[in-house]
Amino acid sequence: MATKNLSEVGTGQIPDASEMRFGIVVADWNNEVTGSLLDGAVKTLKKHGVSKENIVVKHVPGTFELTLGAQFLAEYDDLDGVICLGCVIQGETPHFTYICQGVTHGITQLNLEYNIPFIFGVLTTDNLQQALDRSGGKHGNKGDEAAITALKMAALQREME
Ligand code: DLZ
Repeated sequence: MATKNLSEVGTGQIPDASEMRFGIVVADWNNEVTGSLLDGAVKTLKKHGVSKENIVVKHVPGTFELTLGAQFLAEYDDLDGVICLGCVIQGETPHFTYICQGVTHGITQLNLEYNIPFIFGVLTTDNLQQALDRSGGKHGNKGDEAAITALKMAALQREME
């Protein structure tokens, strides 16, 4: 069966993360959605042992700003990973495409330039309902999945060191 939820694959491999420190950068645009993604990510990190003090949350205006916000976090703090959370909803103009392209490219670049994982927790949906369904609704919470991915990638990096 196709994988639909990153929280359900290989969860047995998630190590104790009590020594880990993560940054979360969250876009305020569509904040009813991104606020729920943030809640899910924080809850999941804590569930796996990350202390409140080791979760650094920073807000940026929109998804386009996630890349620079994430770079600031990586430059100014000593982190095991950065989770980027945003929500881009299709509108009447091509703005959606440009924002999605910009942030996808930006986060990819950060992954290659820094030796820590930057996780792509950005919803790109046709409408608000699809976004609500994926931020604590009937399709789960992609913030949880972003946190699980961060934990796994940080553990992989530690294993390789
Ligand atoms: C301008 C804009 C639009 C139209 N739509 C969204 C969106 O759906 N989701 C989102 O996170 N941000 C949106 N923005 C704001 C841009 O991300 C960015 O903040 C501005 O273009 C300023 O750089």
